Order: sequence, then C-alpha cells, then structure tokens
Amino acid sequence: MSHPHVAEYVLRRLAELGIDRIFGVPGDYAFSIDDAAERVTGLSWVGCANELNAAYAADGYARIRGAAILSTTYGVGELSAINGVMGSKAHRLPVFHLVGMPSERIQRLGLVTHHNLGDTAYDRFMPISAAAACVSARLTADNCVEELERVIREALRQSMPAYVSISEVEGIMPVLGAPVAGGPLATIKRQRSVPAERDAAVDTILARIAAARQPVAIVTSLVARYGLRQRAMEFLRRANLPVAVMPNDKGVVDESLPSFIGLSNGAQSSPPAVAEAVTTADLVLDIGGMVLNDISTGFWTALPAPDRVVSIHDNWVRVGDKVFVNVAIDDVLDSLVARVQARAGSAPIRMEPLPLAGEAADRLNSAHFYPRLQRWLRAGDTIVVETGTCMLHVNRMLLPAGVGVEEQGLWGSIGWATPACLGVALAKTSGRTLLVTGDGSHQLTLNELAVMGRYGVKPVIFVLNNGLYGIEDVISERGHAYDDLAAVRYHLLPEAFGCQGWLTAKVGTVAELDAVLHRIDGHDAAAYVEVLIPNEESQPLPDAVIDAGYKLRTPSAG
Ligand SMILES: Cc1ncc(C[n+]2csc(CCOP(=O)(O)OP(=O)(O)O)c2C)c(N)n1
Ligand SMILES: [Mg+2]
Repeated sequence: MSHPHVAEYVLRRLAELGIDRIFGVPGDYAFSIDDAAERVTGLSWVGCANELNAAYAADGYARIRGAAILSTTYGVGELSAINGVMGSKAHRLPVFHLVGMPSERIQRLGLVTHHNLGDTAYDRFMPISAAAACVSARLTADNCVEELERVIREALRQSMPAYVSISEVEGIMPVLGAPVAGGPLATIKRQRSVPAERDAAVDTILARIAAARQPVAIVTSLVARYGLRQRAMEFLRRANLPVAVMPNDKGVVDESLPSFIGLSNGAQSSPPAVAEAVTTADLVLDIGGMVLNDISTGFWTALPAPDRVVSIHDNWVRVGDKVFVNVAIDDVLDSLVARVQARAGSAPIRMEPLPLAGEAADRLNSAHFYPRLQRWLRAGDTIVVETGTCMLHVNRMLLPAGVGVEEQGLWGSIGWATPACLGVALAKTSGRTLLVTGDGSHQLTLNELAVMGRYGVKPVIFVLNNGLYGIEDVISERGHAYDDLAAVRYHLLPEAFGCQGWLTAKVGTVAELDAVLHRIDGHDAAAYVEVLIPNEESQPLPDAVIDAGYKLRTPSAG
C-alpha cells in the first residue's frame, strides 16, 4: 500500500509511534477516520460512552504509552471533548485529536449542513478545539505528508495535544507525495540542545549542587512525560539528594529510595518537617518545572525562596536570574547522571506508612481504608486517583517500590478518573490498574464502566460513597443541598452495564473491607468495591485557611 488515503495514512503514521488504540465516538463526517481505524494493522477502535470520556481515556492511555489518539466528529463531538483535551494540555500529554468535518465541496457550494448553526460558516469550531492543542492542521491529500510530520514533531517536542481536522472528502483521497515511515516514540529525540548552552547549564547546576549544604530535590511528572523517569531516579540515586514530591506529581518519585523524604505541600506537607526542609534549603533542585498552584502548595504556603531554586524545564533551565535556552531535559539529565558526585549523609526526614487503625467491627472510615489500601498495593500497580478527598489521602500514602499513581490535580476536572482508568488499563501490558474515586466524581462518567466490560479490562475499582461532594464542604459550611448526591446503588452498576465476571461488593466495616481485599487477591477478574465513608468526615476548614486559599476578604489597610 504505497499510496494509502489520507485518513489511513494518518492512523498508520501515528500507530508507528507505538499507539495501538484509538478512543472515540463515530460520526458521519468522521467515517473516513473510523473506517481507517478498522483497516490499519496494529490499531484498534475503543468505542467510548461519549466524547468527554473518550478524551479522558486517551489522556490515561497517553500517561502510560507516551501518546494517544482521540477521534471525534465535527462540532458536537469535538466540543464535548474539549475539557478532556485541555486537561491533557495542562498535564502535558500528546493526545492526537482527529476530527472529521464537512467536505470542501459542500463548503464551496455554500450548502447548510447538520452540526452547524444553520449558516455556511464551517471554520467556527476549529479555533476552539485548537486552543486545547499546541499545534493544529487541516489535512488535505496534497499537504498531508508534510503537515502530519510537523504536527507530530511539535506535539512530541512540547508534549501536548495536537488538533488535526480531516474533511470527509479529503479523508478518502489518496495521499499525494512520498509517505514517511516513522519509528516508535522511545527512539525519537524530542528536543535538541545547543551544546554551549547545555554545557553552561550543567556546569552551573553541578556547581550549585556542590556548594549546597542543605539541598532538596523535587521531581515533577514532566520527566515521565518525556520518558525520563528512570533517568531522573538514577540521577537521584547517584547524587544521594534528599527528594520530595508535590501533590500533582504523586507517583513520579520512587518512594522506596532511601533519600525520599515525603510530600511537599506547603503548610500541609507530609510529614510536616518537609515544609521546613524546603523553605530552609539552600538549593531546591526542581527537576521538571514545579507548578506552584494553590492545590500543590497548601495555598501558596512554605514556598521555596526563588533565588534558591534551580529549575530544569523541558527545554530550558533557570538558575536565579540566569536562563539557559535550547537545553533539552534528557541531555541535561544524561550529563548530570554522568558527572554528579554523591553527597555524603542520609536523608534528614523519612516518610512513614500511614498507621493501621480500626477493629474488625468498626464502621469504616478513611483512617481505616487508606492504610489498608497502602499495605495491599504491590509492584506493578498503577492507581488512578480522582480529584476530591481521596486525592488528599492517597498523596499522604507511602508508595511501595514499583507502584505508580496518576492524578489530575492541576486541571482537576472531576469525572476524569473513571475513563482515565480505562485508558491506563488498556495501555498497560502488565500489572494491575486501580481506581480510587469519590462517588460524586464517579457519577459524571460512570457509563464508562460498560466500556470496561465490553473490552474486558480488569481494573480494581474503589468508589468512596459518602453521599455528597465531600471536598466541597471544606470550603463552605456543611448542609448545602447542592453538595448532596442522588443515592446511586453503585455496587449494582457493573451488572447493569454488562460487565461479566466482576467481583462486586459493598463494604461498611473494617472486617468487610479486609475480607474483600483478600477475595480480590484470589480473583483474576475486575473488581468493583463500594466503600461506605461517613459524611461527617467532610468538615469546613478554619476561616483563615479558606481565606488564604480564596482571597475573598478585603485586606486590612496599612
Ligand atoms: C468538572 C468539574 N465540575 C465540578 C468541579 C468542582 N468539584 C471539585 S471536587 C467536587 C466534589 C467531589 O466529590 P466526590 O467525588 O464525591 O469526592 P468526596 O470529596 O466526596 O470524596 C466538585 C463538585 C470540578 N472540579 N470539576
Ligand atoms: Mg463524595
């Protein structure tokens, strides 16, 4: 097949990166893409419950495989996906969003079609969708080869989504020009360095490390996006630097490293001494570019002094008032691994596992659940954690070696985790996929359970049923009706959604939880556990803390 048609060529070229699924919802304008998905070897279609779910699933898949494909139809489909794709942009995931649109012939004839506003404007949605990407293109038979290379290069260089529009008629035209054959993602050099800038940056970083008396490293999830997690860990091992992780990056640091000190989250750090370690450090080596948002800094508290921070971003390095540009993060890490001298001494702080609490007959609560979950984890597990109360608890868990975590704390769109769990499960080639979600979040996207059943994935799902949007109570008083939820009988859902062979349970006591965890260990299929959590756990924060986070009060004069 030397001259495939456009849609087929695009999918074939993207599959060469190592992507083997395409998440989406079909539509008439996208049929060329949908049909091609059935023909391209090594690629299979995953029909999601809706486009938002498909975008979340693609996001989850990209976190494991490095890139993903999402396919939606013109207007109605692509607009539904935007929140999910924007989250992938915030979390630096190259999701290729392919959208089918009405043909150029229809447009030039001035015909009015469905999925439009009753006029003949056909370029209305493209800029909206493109805003969730870092690069976009409208492919034709003539420009397809060159434009696609540009799109792939830029999406991988920036590690962000790409928007690709293919009209229904261009999609079925033969590609003009010589097709390009590509290689797998892991073999692609995504950023390049100007040697003099790279050497100057690495020399400066090493000098700062050598001079530091009390350094701390912080690693962010960006290193995982560029496939550099192991290299970053190798650097930390060699350097013997105390290392912390921030909330939005949970899972990126191997927490079994002897130099791991815990969670850096401003005044809400865990253990609390991590806050002091970060504020008093004479060097905070930021590997990946910290994002100091409200949620990741305990509302901007205990921040490191900017002049003590050395930041290694994707392609630039900042050391105080010096900025080095065109410095690829993989090149910097390679040089650091080769040249760093090990520091003497051991980490000043140690994060401990959450203490086990509760007797068999006790009514279950969070203090019982998370320590048990932590002890039940094993190497190879990936926990997908939803935004909400559960994220606060999981961030305080000490992860055993080989356990990954995926969360969306920065973008924080509830409902993300359930479809993301599907994407992660389909992307993984070994190890378990776990989902920890609040009930309110789950209600947004729980129809994706049917898709999990249909494609035979085997996640272990914990739905924390407290009957309300609990985390919302920390920022307002208890009792608002708008935080109450419909009383869904969650543990019956897998059955209703056609999930065959799933172990399902509802647990309300410590003994019931222990028993179900034991049963899941002996059960080679998916599991779905509804965990009852008392709603009284959700209580407002003190007024001063709320005001620190939301800045509602007029500051006092003077
Ligand atoms: C798409 C979206 N809508 C609304 C919100 C606001 N929000 C943040 S957390 C939350 C409630 C989460 O409740 P639940 O999943 O039940 O978790 P809980 O804290 O009760 O355990 C809401 C509504 C959001 N982050 N994203
Ligand atoms: Mg809840």
